[in-house]
Amino acid sequence: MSLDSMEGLIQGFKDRQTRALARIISRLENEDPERDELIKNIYPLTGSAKVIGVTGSPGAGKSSLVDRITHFLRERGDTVAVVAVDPTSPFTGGALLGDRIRMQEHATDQGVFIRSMGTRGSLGGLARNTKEVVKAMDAFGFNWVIIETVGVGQAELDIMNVADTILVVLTPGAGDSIQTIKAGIMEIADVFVVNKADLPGADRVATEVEMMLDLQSDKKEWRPPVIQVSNLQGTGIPQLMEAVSKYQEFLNEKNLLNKKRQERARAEVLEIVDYQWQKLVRKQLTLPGGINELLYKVAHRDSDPYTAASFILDMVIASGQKK
Ligand SMILES: Nc1nc2c(ncn2[C@@H]2O[C@H](COP(=O)(O)OP(=O)(O)OP(=O)(O)O)[C@@H](O)[C@H]2O)c(=O)[nH]1
Ligand SMILES: [Mg+2]
Repeated sequence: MSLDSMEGLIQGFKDRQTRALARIISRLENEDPERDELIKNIYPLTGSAKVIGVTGSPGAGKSSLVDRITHFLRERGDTVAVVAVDPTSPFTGGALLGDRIRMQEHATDQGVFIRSMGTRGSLGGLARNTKEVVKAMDAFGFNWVIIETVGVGQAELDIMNVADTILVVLTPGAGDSIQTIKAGIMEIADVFVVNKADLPGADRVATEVEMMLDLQSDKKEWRPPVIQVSNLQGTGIPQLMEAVSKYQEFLNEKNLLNKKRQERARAEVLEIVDYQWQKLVRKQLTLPGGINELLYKVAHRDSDPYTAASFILDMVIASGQKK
């Protein structure tokens, strides 16, 4: 069946054709009108992949680390999908180029699928799209999905929300003392990776993190382990993946994975409602008269913000009911 029809595309996906996966991902990324239909078909198939998030400062060695992890998992026979989110670089940024080279390296291996996502539209949109792409990779049947993103802002941290296990990558070197790392990023770590352990200062960074954890140890049930890794020398990956497994066991034992997923499902639905709702309101804004006239009145004290807001809500509800 041709992949050009919706039916053919879904069938191709279920038959595990990589081309079908790639095409579906493009449609999800572009907020294609058929996206709802695609998700409807894909969603029931999700939930089996182990989803890892990898975040850290620019140049911390995230991509190199993901590469090492991928090789490690492939040797065990596991399949791996990677989504590299790159909000900072424009279309042909260095990171995307690097990721394209990585893609070629694994091009002949059906067990690896790598996708880069650059910024197009808002960061909020990027976070949404990344979630859908992860769903597609999960539903396709990859054992692992690894998400890589620079941990610089709220939207990037939101992306990490999809992951069950979050690795925060730190490095020794100029100004990278943990005091200078963004606070939000330290708090989301399930496992700390001190990367570039071949460079001087790695021990010091590890000690600093341990000291920070000592200060908060009685507050948390899980103390994130601190693992030193060198992508250059290829050391520390087995220990890192051992720590990841331990964390996953911990989640399962305490039934936390299910809890996390329930909370996430709830948040996601509410987020979509929010998003659709805002879209309806914005659509009203583009119509002549109506809302714009009302906003003008508020500005001129002929109406007040609350009255205007109620009116707008009523209007949007009425327009929704007409459909
Ligand atoms: N010495 C040393 N260098 C490393 C190691 N891992 C990565 N690098 C180097 O660090 C630089 C950045 O590596 P990337 O893997 O591209 O880092 P990244 O965090 O993905 O970078 P962005 O995606 O641009 O934020 C490259 O020059 C790597 O060769 C390591 O273990 N040791
Ligand atoms: Mg990278």
